Amino acid sequence: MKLEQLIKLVREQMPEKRWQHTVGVMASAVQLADRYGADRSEAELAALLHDYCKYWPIERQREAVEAGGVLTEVLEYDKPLWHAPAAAAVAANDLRITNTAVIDAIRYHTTGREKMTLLDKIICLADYIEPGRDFPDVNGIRNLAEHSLEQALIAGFDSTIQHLLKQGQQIFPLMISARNCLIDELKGRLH
Ligand code: DGI
Ligand code: FE
Ligand code: FE
Repeated sequence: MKLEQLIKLVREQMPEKRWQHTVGVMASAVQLADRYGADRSEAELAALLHDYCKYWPIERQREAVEAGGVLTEVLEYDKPLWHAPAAAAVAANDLRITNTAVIDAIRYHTTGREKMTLLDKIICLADYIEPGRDFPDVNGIRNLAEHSLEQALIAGFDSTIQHLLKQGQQIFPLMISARNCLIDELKGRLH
């Protein structure tokens, strides 16, 4: 499918506000790809599709996660986590996206994972810092993003985890593992 057709399809899945968020994530992802040496068309495609299922009825999201068969553990956790593996499944199975790096970046954009790839990091971070985002820590994360993908992403996870702790909500274990792994990566670089 051509990019223009995909764009039209994505817009039809969500309200205007979420589409504007998607456009912001695409811009930030391309910028980060240029800064950190990733493929900008992969970054753009993953960003375009990352929230594809966000506004789908929750049972439809569940079906997509089950059809994908990967990261199905999210179904035991809070519903805001479901749209990421749902979108990965739909992108691969329905939209026929064959680039597995792009599919993985979509799947792990909310939670991260251990040993995140460059593209995983870019999409997850772009989602935190796109121009439309406005949460208390966002400017600090934007500043960190200018010199360290890992430090910025850790700060992003910290902010999500702190928010979840304050709300008394569960924390999906993979996000903790992702954060631990990024801290190890930074330590490794010092030796
Ligand atoms: O889809 P977006 O709003 O652009 O951003 P996202 O994909 O990062 O999803 C964010 C939502 O998921 C947000 O409401 C917080 C929630 N979330 C993220 N990590 C966790 C989580 N919720 C729980 N319960 N546990 C998590 O680890
Ligand atoms: Fe999302
Ligand atoms: Fe998003």
